[in-house]
Amino acid sequence: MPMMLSRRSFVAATALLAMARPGFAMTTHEVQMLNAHPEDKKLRQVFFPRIQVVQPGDTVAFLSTDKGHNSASVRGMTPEGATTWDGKINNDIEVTFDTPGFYGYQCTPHASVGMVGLVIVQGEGMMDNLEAAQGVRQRGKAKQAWEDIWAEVEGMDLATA
Ligand SMILES: [Cu+2]
Repeated sequence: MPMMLSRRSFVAATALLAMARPGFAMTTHEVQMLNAHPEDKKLRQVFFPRIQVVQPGDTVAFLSTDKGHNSASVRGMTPEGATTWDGKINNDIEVTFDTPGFYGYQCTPHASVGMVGLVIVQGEGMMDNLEAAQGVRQRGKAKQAWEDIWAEVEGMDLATA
């Protein structure tokens, strides 16, 4: 008899693996809002790291390390029905992500100079809003920044289920 798992037992096994994953306990990830990239000071006004990959239930803390920045989700760049946010300038903000998918965000005063970032919440259905997020029209230097981000995402090994 061939060694085959039924779909149901495969899903159960996957869930068990997920629970056994060391980082399963909901994690808080930090993203700093900076006037200059820590490894390349010529890059001004950045989120660091610019791409954050998390699991459902995880929290991202956007930290006002340097002043004058905020984190706000970009209209059209969050999964349907998922959480959106709009942090105040100079304030830390914590966002908890439950729905898998791609969450684009920006610094409101610096979006046009390319201060944008992406949170990827892994899991089933995560690819559903990718095209919509990529299709959002961007202005100024945000356009190039998003092209760079999407190119980087393409090279990532993401667990899509
Ligand atoms: Cu900013």
